[in-house]
Amino acid sequence: MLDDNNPKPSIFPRQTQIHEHADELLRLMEQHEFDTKPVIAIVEQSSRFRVRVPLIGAFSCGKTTLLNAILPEPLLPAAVTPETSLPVELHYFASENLLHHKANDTTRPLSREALVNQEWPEATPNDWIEVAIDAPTLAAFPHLVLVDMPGWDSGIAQHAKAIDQYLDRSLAYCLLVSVDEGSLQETLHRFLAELAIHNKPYLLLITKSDKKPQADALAVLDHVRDQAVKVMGQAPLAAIEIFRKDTRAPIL
Ligand SMILES: Nc1nc2c(ncn2[C@@H]2O[C@H](COP(=O)(O)OP(=O)(O)O)[C@@H](O)[C@H]2O)c(=O)[nH]1
Ligand SMILES: [Mg+2]
Repeated sequence: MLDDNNPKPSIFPRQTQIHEHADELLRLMEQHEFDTKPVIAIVEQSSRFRVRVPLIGAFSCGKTTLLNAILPEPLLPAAVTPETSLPVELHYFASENLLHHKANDTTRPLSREALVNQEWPEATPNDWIEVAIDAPTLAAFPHLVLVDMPGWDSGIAQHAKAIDQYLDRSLAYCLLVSVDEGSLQETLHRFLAELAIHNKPYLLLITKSDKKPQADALAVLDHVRDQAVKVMGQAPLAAIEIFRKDTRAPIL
């Protein structure tokens, strides 16, 4: 009945409860000739349950680098231009599955090479890429889908996509601002104002902080956090500065 390929529920009590009791409940329902279809639908929905955290930030602020860093080897494509990229949904799965989801509900399998090289001919703007992968870091969070959103610079269209396609399905948004930018840019500012209306939680990451002395990177972090709190009316769930491991020795 339950799909053994799906990660075992471990975090959400309601989901664990459904899975633990489903077989017995269905057996009893069949025995007493109840319609089992609604319960089967709930169990299937529950086994597929995942929450998304879209990564939002300017083109080249370090979204893809961050996600690649948590994989055993880099797999996500580094976009050459903001216009060519599609949202990439990254999550744990026991066996690797790389798919191009077309807006018309069809899917096309991708090779690793096609993924890294962004080979998705005839893609339309509402398509998306799914990267299901057996990465140890992701296995600890089987319900989590991290979404590498296309760059922000193309403005309104990407802004609308992040809201329309992801607002209802997202647990929180992860906002990335690089130390180079130094502050919340106008497009991100507007996006945050929209999140504020929907009362969405958010995380704040200051990327590439190796490019400045740590005190300066922390000053950028404080400044951007203050800006974000003003727009959102709430503090971020977390606010940290990050950098690529090879670019600055961690300060202990
Ligand atoms: N110095 C430094 N460069 C970084 C860091 N993270 C990313 N980069 C570089 O910034 C560029 C854009 O990164 P990318 O992850 O493709 O940005 P994205 O457009 O937000 O996905 C690449 O050349 C990365 O190597 C970092 O922590 N430090
Ligand atoms: Mg990218």
